[in-house]
Amino acid sequence: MPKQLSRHSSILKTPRHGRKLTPHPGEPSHGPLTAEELQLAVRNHSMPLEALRNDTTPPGLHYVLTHFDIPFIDAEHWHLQIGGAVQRSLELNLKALRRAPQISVPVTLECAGNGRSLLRPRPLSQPWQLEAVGTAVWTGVPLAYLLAQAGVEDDAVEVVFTGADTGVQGGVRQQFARSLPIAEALRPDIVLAYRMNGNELPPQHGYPLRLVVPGWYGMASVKWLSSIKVLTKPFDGFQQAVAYRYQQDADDAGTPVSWIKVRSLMIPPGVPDFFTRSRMVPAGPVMLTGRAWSGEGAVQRVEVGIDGKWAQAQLAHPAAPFAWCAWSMPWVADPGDHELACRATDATGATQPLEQAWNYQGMGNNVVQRIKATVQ
Ligand SMILES: Nc1nc2c(c(=O)[nH]1)N[C@H]1C(S)=C(S)[C@@H](COP(=O)(O)O)O[C@H]1N2
Ligand SMILES: [Mo]
Repeated sequence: MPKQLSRHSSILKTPRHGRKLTPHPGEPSHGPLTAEELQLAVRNHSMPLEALRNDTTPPGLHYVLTHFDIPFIDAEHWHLQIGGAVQRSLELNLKALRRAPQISVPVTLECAGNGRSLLRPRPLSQPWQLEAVGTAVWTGVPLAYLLAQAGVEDDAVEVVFTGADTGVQGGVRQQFARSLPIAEALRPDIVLAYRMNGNELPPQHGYPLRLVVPGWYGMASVKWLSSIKVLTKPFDGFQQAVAYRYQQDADDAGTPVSWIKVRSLMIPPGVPDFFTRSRMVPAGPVMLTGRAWSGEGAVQRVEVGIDGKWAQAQLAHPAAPFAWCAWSMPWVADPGDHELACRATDATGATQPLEQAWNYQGMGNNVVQRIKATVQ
């Protein structure tokens, strides 16, 4: 139940800390984009929708989200620490990690805040529209292998991953850190990646090593990894206990954000107008194409809506369980103004909403995309 009055209080109290925390800088806004949002938007870029054409997102086109600064890491002297509730603490340099067993996993990553700027009122944070997504092939050591080497103690409940980047969020000085429940951490497809699409990790994607958690929103995939610690109590760091929660207002403890919700996107057809980005499409047959993905269950259906009339698209198989799949749908475009839309349904039966339910941090918005096209 949204508490009307408390929406105007921006203080979140977390009893475990006994300290006051604000997940977001100020109240959600009905006003124009702020200078702070613009500053975040030019640092953190999304994937141009035309890059949905590629199974694997080409270098530089994958979205980027970095809370603080990209840390400079001297890989020669860098090492990964594994400790906490384990039988043997480990310290591994890049050479040692490269000698360990290797897997390559195609994964679609999406930021949990994708779609945030479309919400009314607009939560003030990175103002994503629809394209905070990308698919890469991540190569590295299975996390489960290293945890087995270290020997996880029986009373372990979570594993916390800490990055080398530092900053202040909600008034709290912190290193970026996120945890996974122990059962998740032992999944065979979670990668400690030192390569992206066959090349060295780029600085902005976590060089020299990052975690990749297939199926979870991006915040779980900690970049610039410096330590892994096995815990016997749940982790209560800022990015776990305060940020990345579905909450109705600042005082609501909310529920944690985890798996990616079902979503589809379409490559806008035709050519854009430079300033408005509305589309001009020549009359006649057009193949509408795009991608769909979900962390909660395999994509089962994509429908394309033309002026509100829905028809089922053709679906291709994804490269891996947590990589997006291609869809296509022929359209005979007749002259006039049209609205194109797409919506996916996954194996849990979840379908993208036509209208998004609002939440305080603007998390997990998977509302259907709508494209205005003028056919000439
Ligand atoms: N150390 C660290 N890891 C991080 C972040 C960060 O700011 N610092 N951002 C997270 C978020 S919110 C997302 S969506 C993904 C983005 O990964 P990408 O920039 O490689 O696309 O990284 C996650 N890992
Ligand atoms: Mo994110």
